[in-house]
Amino acid sequence: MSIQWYPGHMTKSKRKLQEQLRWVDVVLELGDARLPLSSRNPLLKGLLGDKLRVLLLNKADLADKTRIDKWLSELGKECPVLAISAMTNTGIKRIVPLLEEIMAEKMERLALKGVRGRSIRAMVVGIPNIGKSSLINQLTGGSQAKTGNKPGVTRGNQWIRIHPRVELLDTPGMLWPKFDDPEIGRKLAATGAVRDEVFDQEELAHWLLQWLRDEYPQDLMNYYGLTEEELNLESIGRKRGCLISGGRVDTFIAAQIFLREFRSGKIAKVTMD
Ligand SMILES: Nc1nc2c(ncn2[C@@H]2O[C@H](COP(=O)(O)OP(=O)(O)O)[C@@H](O)[C@H]2O)c(=O)[nH]1
Ligand SMILES: [Mg+2]
Repeated sequence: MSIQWYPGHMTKSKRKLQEQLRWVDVVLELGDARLPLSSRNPLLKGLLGDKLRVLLLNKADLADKTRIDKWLSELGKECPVLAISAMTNTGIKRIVPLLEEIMAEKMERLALKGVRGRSIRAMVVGIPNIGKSSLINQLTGGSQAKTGNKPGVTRGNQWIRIHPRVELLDTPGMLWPKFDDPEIGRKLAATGAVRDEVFDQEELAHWLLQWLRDEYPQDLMNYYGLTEEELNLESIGRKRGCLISGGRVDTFIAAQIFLREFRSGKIAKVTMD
């Protein structure tokens, strides 16, 4: 469920996140493979300091493979990055080996200080609806095998063992979506990352339709069985039987159906950034 973000919410989330960060070695930053930039909060970088980070572009099952590959090499310059799907379980098995790899040096340093056999401590961080709970479920195999309370983990947070050498904080870190840029806001709304009530559905549908006509015209035409000239909300509504008296199309209902079909990935696999 997405939330409307007010400054107060942001301050509270930020404080909680800072508290959680103290206990982990590495952060699994969750982004949306359809929005490799817009689904992430740029402030995270500052909050992390020199803490290790892995970027996981989730919902890859809904995204454009060619475009993701480009983003992987681009964003990979900044930190290790994987495309995953917490829905289809894609890429999940690559996470632990990656954590062990990037933590190897720190573990060696700890071993030199006499600290041996300590698990890697990780946590999942991301905006609402990005798939944090789904990922935690995949990593824990749905098991609630908590490893018990540990010093420092207050307010009910617990560690879950996901591997003999890796533990995960059971409560994900919350980041707030950053949608002061209207373009980013529309992309987040189109993918369902912000609550529907925040945007005018019909306006959003018109914008998305135009965007799809520009970026993925063939997929759009094939899915609705319409010609390029017919690619408008009226024709889509007619195809879906959204009629009101006088044979006119109920464009509000048509907009809702169109947005739902887009979000399910049925129309096209897209990457909007
Ligand atoms: N298609 C798809 N849907 C996903 C994926 N991961 C999560 N979801 C869906 O996204 C929605 C939000 O997921 P959730 O784990 O509750 O997100 P959270 O708010 O970050 O904890 C749910 O409807 C999930 O089923 C994914 O990889 N692919
Ligand atoms: Mg959740």
